[in-house]
Amino acid sequence: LPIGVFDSGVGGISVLADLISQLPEESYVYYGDSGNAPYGIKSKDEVKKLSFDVVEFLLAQGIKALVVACNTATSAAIDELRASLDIPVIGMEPALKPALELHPSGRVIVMATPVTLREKKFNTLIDRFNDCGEVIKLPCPGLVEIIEREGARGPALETYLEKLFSPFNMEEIDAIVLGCTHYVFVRESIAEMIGNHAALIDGNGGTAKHVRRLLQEENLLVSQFKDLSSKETSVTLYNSSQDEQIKELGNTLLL
Ligand code: DGN
Repeated sequence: LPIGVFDSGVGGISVLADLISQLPEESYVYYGDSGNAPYGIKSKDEVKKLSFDVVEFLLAQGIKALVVACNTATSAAIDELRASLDIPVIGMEPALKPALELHPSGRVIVMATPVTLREKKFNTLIDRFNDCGEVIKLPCPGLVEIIEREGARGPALETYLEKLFSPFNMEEIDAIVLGCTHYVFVRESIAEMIGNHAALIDGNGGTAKHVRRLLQEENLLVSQFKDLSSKETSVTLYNSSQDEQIKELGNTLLL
């Protein structure tokens, strides 16, 4: 059976890419809910409802594990999803831990959606690092929409990032956490905008590693049964949007 992966749109494709590179012998079904994006400015209950709808679709395809490749949906729905599904469920977490391990007394900016930053899950995470450096929450409403429209580069993105970072003296910032899976696609634009001062850290690699560990523990890895090293990865992409351009963007981002 394939691994089901979902996001509010094309952002989770950045996680899918890490999964494919760590577990190429697996099959994947990806669902981007671009028709309902962005999740990040909706209420927690709305995000929960949308997440459950998507998961119902993925379960109907037959999946052996679920990766919630969206920080926003993870904050809003992961506990309920785990409680109601009998397959492994893996979520995202803004990569604050690796950022503070790298700069234990540094200043770290966490870019994420307003929902992720205000939900209990993230605030409990910050509390664990109370005696570390300074954590600055930087909500980025509107950034997901720009990425869904323009992809990894474009004029609206430039303008948005310029305004976003203008209050900061980047020489005083040690790391920036990309706490939304969409932002991983604009890493280079962010790096250019801040003059490469701070380390840009995302949680995708860590999540993919976690998926591998969990599937191994549950004896669900394809490679545990046969040697499929020459097999091509099978990926099916679904998107709830009617917009052909977004569907095409999904394919382009995966390459
Ligand atoms: N990719 C989603 C995340 O990681 O939070 C974006 C959510 C949204 O739609 N704003």
